Amino acid sequence: MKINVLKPVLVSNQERAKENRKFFDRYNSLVLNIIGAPGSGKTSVIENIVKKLKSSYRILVIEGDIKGSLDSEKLMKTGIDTIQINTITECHLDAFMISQALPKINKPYDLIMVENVGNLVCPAEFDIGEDFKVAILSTPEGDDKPVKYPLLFHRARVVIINKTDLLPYVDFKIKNARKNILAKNPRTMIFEVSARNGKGFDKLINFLKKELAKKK
Ligand SMILES: Nc1nc2c(ncn2[C@@H]2O[C@H](COP(=O)(O)OP(=O)(O)OP(=O)(O)O)[C@@H](O)[C@H]2O)c(=O)[nH]1
Ligand SMILES: [Mg+2]
Repeated sequence: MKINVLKPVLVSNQERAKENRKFFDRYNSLVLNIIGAPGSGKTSVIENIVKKLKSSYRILVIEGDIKGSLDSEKLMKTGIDTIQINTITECHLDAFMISQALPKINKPYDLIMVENVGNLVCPAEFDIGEDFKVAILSTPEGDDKPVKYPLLFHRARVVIINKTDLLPYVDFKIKNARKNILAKNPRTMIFEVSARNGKGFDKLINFLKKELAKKK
């Protein structure tokens, strides 16, 4: 006997995601669902974005972690608001978990960045009500990851290649990574950055400013 549980779960997740999206639309917030492997640099990339945008935009970060609040404590030090979600046993954030955080959002934010649980697989399956998914791929992981974890790279509108400062030391070719990413989705916007030295963030910030302007 076959029991298909995945579909109903995803269907009701989709309905909840629609409700979340309506909530975010009330304030015209731009919502990014940031997904990448553990340690790929999600928090470090967010910190760089916050530094560049916090003087002009109201920013909230929703942190998804299995346990603890290390990343939200780090981000709070930059002066922005954060909400921590602990998923306990789940390897991703879903629309229901995000909906539970919504009552805590009691002022308008221009930009809401959601740092998903470090994982290249499960988070890609769930719409949480975001405007788009942002995949972070760091150079020590290897340029073949878009081939091995296709769903995320198929669904992400933006891919950030992080840790470009390590390129001389790791087996990662930007050309191969770009080819592999674009094979999954030819319309993906790709940005090459180093959250360590700040290189490459200007292009990413210009792109985000345009997306923020479209929301207003
Ligand atoms: N060399 C180098 N190190 C980086 C860069 N970005 C992040 N790191 C380091 O990589 C490690 C992980 O960075 P985080 O930003 O915590 O990564 P994360 O994806 O948020 O990790 P989790 O939340 O645990 O999944 C830290 O030691 C960072 O200092 C980069 O561009 N270059
Ligand atoms: Mg983190």
